[in-house]
Amino acid sequence: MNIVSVGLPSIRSVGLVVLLLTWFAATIEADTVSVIPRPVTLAMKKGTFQFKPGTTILANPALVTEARLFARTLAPALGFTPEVRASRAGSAPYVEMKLDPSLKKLGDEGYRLEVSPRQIMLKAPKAAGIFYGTQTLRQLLPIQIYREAKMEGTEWNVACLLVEDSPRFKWRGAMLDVSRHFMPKEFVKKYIDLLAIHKMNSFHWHLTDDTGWRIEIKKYPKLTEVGSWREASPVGPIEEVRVNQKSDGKPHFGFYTQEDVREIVAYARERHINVVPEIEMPGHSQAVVAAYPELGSLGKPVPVLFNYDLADQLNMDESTIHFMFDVLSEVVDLFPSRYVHVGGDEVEPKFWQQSAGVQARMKELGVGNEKELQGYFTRRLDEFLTGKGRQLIGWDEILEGGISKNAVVMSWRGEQGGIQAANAGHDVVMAPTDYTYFDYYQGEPGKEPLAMGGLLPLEKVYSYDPIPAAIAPANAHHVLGAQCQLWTEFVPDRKHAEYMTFPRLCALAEDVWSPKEQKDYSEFLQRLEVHFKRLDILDVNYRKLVPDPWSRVK
Ligand code: TNX
Repeated sequence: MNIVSVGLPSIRSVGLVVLLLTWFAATIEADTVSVIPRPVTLAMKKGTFQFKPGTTILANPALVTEARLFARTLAPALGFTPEVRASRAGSAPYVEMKLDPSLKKLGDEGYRLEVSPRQIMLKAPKAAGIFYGTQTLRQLLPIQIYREAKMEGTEWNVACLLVEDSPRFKWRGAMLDVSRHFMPKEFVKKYIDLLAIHKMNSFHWHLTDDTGWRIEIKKYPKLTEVGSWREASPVGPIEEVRVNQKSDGKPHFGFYTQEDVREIVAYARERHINVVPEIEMPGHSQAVVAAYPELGSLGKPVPVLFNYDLADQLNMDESTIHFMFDVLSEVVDLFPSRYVHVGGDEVEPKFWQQSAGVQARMKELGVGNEKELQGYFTRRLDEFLTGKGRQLIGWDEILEGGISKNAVVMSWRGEQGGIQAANAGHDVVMAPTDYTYFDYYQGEPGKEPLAMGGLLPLEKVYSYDPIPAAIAPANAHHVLGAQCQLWTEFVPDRKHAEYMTFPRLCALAEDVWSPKEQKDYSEFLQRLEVHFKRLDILDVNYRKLVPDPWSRVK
């Protein structure tokens, strides 16, 4: 079985009638079968199922959350809320959701969706699969189903078909940096919704950095009182700001209360998304030092970073380590995630070299250099998190100081860290700059808003295979998956965040969900044309496809 590939209108068709008919048929077809990420198998059948008042959703108690959420999401456009029931009443066509252990081969997140004229049968071994089945079903309905208001006169037809589908990877992620620029809670929820639509299941929330601490920690209120506020933001390319110190002169602030965090975690959970918190340490920690100067290496007051003149990072005193344990205790209480991210990237040896206190501490611990000191710290964090029943994850620099087998490595400086880690038996998440850095340009720099640098066009994202050839086949299972990162130094608001994220996230979603052999960029672009209409309805400020030699989009 194979997916039905949908053709867009052919401009070569001769004769107006033929042209119009072709266009009409293609539009209907395209609107009904254009699913992103592409399902493993999709076979069309004859006929249609129609949602109309009286259509019910049959679900047993284990699936009530998925069924109700599905009914709620369809309700505004349909103009009625399909009733969720435990047993059938009447003879109207219905949707049935069922856990089916015999479908175990589809894994924890797979599903089987069969649409017939009088019944839609959605089965999966686990609730997550049912959720993904509902996302596919939404994409099979006319695109207007994404509207917030009743669409009079639309026939809510779904073409009869059979889909069997399951993801290639179990970590399908996206990272959002809310430190460089704070993103309001409402946007975080919208972002989570957009991840769910693309069957992504991991939201990596980069909550702290030099430029701002964005999560309330009850024991240390100054982290947000002082650390969530900075006097301004830099303007222009980094190198120029270093010289001219140009800033917007506007204070920037914001943080999430613990109540906000609970709300977002619950919101994500309902959508089968795990929220991985990241608390950066021991580098990228100037906001902590601004709030609690005794935690710094250099013993001088520093501001929350508002330019690119990095001034300090954590020292490695025992009391500092315990401070971070206290922070992590509250984090662990807020986030059910098995994985807790502790950063670990870009630690500046110079701050530790210039600090008599840190040098004395190194002697006391018997560590020979700064990398080993970081290794010592990472192992302490690992022990702490493991004791709490969690697993440490960090950027690939953590490999250099020596880590336990249990620690998970996020490979960002290319694929090398991931290859080395997987071959050494660590689980890894691939996040290499070359393929997954959404703060890089997606087209010719002069024609795009200012970005970090680099060039990552859509086609390159689509070409990404998270399993590099250099990982021995026996270790390939250590690659949990991949994720994109949106660092927000140059991304001040939600519109810009959406511009950088879409449509590249649609491509990444396919890299981590769909079978590698089935990926076909030009066919993806055809589905994307339809998908853009959904993103329009959802008010997503995606980047349009423009023919430009940089991105090689035709
Ligand atoms: C490197 S990726 C960083 C971030 C920056 C990013 C900009 C990583 C672990 N560290 O702090 O925002 O480059 O592309």
